[in-house]
Amino acid sequence: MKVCKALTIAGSDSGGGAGIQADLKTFQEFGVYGMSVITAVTAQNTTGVQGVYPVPLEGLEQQLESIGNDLTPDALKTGMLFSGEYIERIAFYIKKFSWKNIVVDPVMIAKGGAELLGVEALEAMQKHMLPLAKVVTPNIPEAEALTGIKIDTAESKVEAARVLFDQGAEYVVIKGGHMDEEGIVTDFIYDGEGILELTDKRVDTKNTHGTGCTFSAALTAELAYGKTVESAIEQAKKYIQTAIEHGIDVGSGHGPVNHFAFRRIGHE
Ligand code: PXL
Repeated sequence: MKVCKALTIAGSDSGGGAGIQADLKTFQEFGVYGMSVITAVTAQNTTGVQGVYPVPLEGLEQQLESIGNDLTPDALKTGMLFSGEYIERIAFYIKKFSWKNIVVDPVMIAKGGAELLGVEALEAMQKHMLPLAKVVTPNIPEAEALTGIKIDTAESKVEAARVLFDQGAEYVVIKGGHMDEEGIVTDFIYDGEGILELTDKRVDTKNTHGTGCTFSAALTAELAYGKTVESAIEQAKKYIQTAIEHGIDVGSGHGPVNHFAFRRIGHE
């Protein structure tokens, strides 16, 4: 049986809602074969992050070598990359093995405020990862950090998207979840020429842990199938919307989004 393969290069979330765990669950839901390179192990639950333990650099590089020497992903995503040094090595291996269809989710801060990427790594992200990105998927605080632009108007969103495009990403998706819009969330997509906006209703819930990881993993799965970027983004948006609408009540803090809701229930 031939299957499409997707790789995630990211951190582990012991709580199972974000990071590698969210990515692999999402790949599975889309029917793609999921693989993982773990950058760091986080000790965390729905109330927050209690610890971050990076995988030794040698272990990171060996995982990338092992995959590259035997398995070529049809698409890959990056999540929590931990440090500038790790970013530089990951970019090196992506180029070495000529991996394509790369989704860069520039994860910086966990819900609750724990730092998942050192500030010193911003420059490495701009210099090494964005030029490899087919799609970059920042939320508003991440887009602000990467561009130095305060995003509080429609114009500033366009300006920030242009800067991210100029930093090398072929497609920029600025996710609207952090913007205060009346009852809706609008994601903003820019490809260097046109602008596309995708709007759906805002869900009033505290179960949003893993939202960004899950969205970018869904997008990666669709790219692994060879879908166009536009259609992959639209499908990923529907998947995450359903996953948020049916968030899971586990733990006492921010529960996870529901990775199996889309397949079981579908999008209205
Ligand atoms: O959602 C960002 C994120 C990414 N990766 C890991 C995380 C989180 C958020 O908690 O734990 C490992």
